[in-house]
Amino acid sequence: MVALIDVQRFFFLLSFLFVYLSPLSAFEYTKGHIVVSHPWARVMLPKVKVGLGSLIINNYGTESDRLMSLVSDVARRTAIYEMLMENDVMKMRQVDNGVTIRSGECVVFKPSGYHIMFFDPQKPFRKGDSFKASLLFEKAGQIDVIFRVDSG
Ligand SMILES: [Cu+2]
Repeated sequence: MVALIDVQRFFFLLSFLFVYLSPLSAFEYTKGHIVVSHPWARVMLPKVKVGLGSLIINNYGTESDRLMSLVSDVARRTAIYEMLMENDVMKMRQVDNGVTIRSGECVVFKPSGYHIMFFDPQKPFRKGDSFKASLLFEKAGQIDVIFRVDSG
């Protein structure tokens, strides 16, 4: 019995440590059952005209939701893209119908999968920069997030 209580206390304390020490927790945005975490944009080379971004979306609700679009003043145009294999060739195409996040699921955006393209940014993204963007979900509505620019 004593051992059981100790274990519970241990995990209780551990959960606090994660809440306060995890660097990810500072970059989480919650609305309704949707949690958006770690919005990230890649450092750009000086003459490149397109920036790349990613994030993680968790759906803790009982119904699926859909990321419809993303807008930001940082670039002239912003769109969701997807990398996919088509006849053994990697292709990149714009996602027109949004990205579905099913109940209980987590969708991780990444350069080799779903990702965000920032066309004609006002200036190339540099390490340490950050900028605002608004995500529009079909059910959760608008969620405003801050993208942090880092290498990777
Ligand atoms: Cu792309």
